[in-house]
Amino acid sequence: MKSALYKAWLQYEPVQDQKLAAAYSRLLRTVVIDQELLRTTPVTAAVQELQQACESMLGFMPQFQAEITLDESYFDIRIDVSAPNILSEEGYTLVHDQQGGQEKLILTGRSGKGVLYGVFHLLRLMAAESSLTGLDVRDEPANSLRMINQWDNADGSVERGYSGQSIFYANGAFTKDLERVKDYARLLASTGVNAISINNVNVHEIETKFITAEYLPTVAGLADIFRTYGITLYLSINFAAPLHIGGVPTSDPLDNEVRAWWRQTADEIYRHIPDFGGFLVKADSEHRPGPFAYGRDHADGANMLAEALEPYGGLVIWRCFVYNCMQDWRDRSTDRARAAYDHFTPLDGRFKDNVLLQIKNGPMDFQVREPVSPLFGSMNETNQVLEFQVAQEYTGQQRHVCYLVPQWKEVLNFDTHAQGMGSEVKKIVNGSLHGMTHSGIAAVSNIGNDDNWTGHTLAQANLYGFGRLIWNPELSAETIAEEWTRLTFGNDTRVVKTVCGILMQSWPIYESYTSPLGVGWMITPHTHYGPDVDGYEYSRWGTYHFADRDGMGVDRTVATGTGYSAQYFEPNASRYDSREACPDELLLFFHHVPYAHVLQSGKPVIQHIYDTHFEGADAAAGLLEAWTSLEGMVDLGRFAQVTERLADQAEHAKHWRDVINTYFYRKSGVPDELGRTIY
Ligand code: GCV
Repeated sequence: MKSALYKAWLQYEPVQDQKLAAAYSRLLRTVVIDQELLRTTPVTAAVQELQQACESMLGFMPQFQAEITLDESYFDIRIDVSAPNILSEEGYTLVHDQQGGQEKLILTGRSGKGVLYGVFHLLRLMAAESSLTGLDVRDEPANSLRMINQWDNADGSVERGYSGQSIFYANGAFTKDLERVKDYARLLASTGVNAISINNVNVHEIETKFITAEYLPTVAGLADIFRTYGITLYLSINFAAPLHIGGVPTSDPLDNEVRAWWRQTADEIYRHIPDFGGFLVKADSEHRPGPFAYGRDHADGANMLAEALEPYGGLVIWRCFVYNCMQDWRDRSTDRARAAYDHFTPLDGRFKDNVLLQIKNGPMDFQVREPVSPLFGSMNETNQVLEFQVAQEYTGQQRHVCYLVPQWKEVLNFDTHAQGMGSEVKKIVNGSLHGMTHSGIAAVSNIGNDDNWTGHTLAQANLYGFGRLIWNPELSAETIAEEWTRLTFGNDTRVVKTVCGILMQSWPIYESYTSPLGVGWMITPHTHYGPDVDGYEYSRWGTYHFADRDGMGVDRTVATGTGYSAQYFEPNASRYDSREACPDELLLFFHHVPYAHVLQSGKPVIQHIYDTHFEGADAAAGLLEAWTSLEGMVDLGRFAQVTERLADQAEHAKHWRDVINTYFYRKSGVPDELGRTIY
């Protein structure tokens, strides 16, 4: 029996409203579908889901038949490859039609995937107990590549995983629990995700061999499961594989033997998995091998792999997370924030058509607040994929609640001005601004084998929200929060309001008691959990705050700093470069200012730090209070789980508050205007 924790947002609880239940039952008892279609993927998965949901929500199994026999109401499922009102291959329409006594619900997909997404749409409406009368939906994804990156290792660990061990591997081998993988595929497909890379971008010894005949039959088994749910499988590869496992004396991308090895490897992969998606590559980044060892550049490396995959339509997704992680902290001229742009913009136009550059949302690394990466919009002739992190590496590690959809929306809506006003990131990554061949959005997953998948049950909302947002970036963060809450906890108004309230406040609250004004970091080195203001200050990672007795922040201006601000298009470049115009929340990312510097909010920086930290810790306690007011309204298992996490968060927020406030009080000597306790 699967627990409520495990079922996540696919609870399929019985419909409470009896009138609606009767209306749904009338429509869904008979399903008219072509028998041939019934046997094709991913329609098979859609049908299974519909059966399971009807049984659980309405108490019956629908009848599937090729034709309508009686004058009864029915649900009609079709594929129409040339449906004029559906634009993309993954789109669908869902229409309610009533003529006389006969009612029909008609789902038309352009393909099986459209049918799958249409069924999940219908089930969402039913879980929220929405009426289907007069329904007239036409929907399709805004982004063609909607991808999840697993950072799972063959030994069963998950890099930056906060939800238990891997669901894919244990002790150096692939898991046998394919049921769990299937349930993961269901969860992902229900949000619209259509691609997955199943191993960590840091590829170790065993995973290097996933692309060989020894492992491919097993990998193919996973590809089968994901395919059933419309999800294409990718692998992260080791750039030095020819040298390590290929018997080739080099991995030089311009070496003929190396190129031939990758071509043969591609042939072998596609023999096992004819629709294999391609490679995800972390190269010349944090000590991973790459083309630099041979005096070659990223374009040489990516194009070599692209050439091998090209005959099969495979893609190379090449990550731009490239910077000097051996920096001397005394060296003030090197700026990690500049690195990706400096490495990749000179290569614009050199990448093959089946290469996509994957760019993290910010120039540093998934901080609670950082500006949008200036790479977006800076490469007119290069396919680009945006990378988010659903895993909360720097945002509380699924021990603190931090609903990230509002942050992601800010990124997608950021106007780069690459081609004048209206050049938002969402138009770059959906391919429309530069007319790119391939594009989309990927994210690092936050799941593991914990019963509830995500450690913190409320962190399920981030995985759900990621899929829904990249399907349709116009959805509001509130809408997504409400959808998730209804699917997960039901439709009681108080529950919905309270849970949505917690989610919507959580990112600002987390930001308020951690590192201030966009400066980032100040976390414990390596674990990245909990405060350690100077933890990274005298280290090689390029992540500094430069606090002294007078002030703090990183000078990234053109006149006196690293010149990073000039990587943006105007007017963003000037806005960030100016101390006065720079938005408060990013001030310390771009400027080194005295503690007395008055923010646009009217507060001096030091007082802002004190105030936000006191208020933030109080607000964290308020989240616990709000949640516990739902006692008796949420099942015991989930109530207890969330209560425990929120109680820990409230305590830990106080720790953050006191460490940060004390540090800056001792550095600056400036007392809190309100005389609150600082140690
Ligand atoms: C997969 C950060 C993380 C690393 C991660 C890396 C990356 O540095 O701390 O664990 O490695 O980003 O995105 O490649």
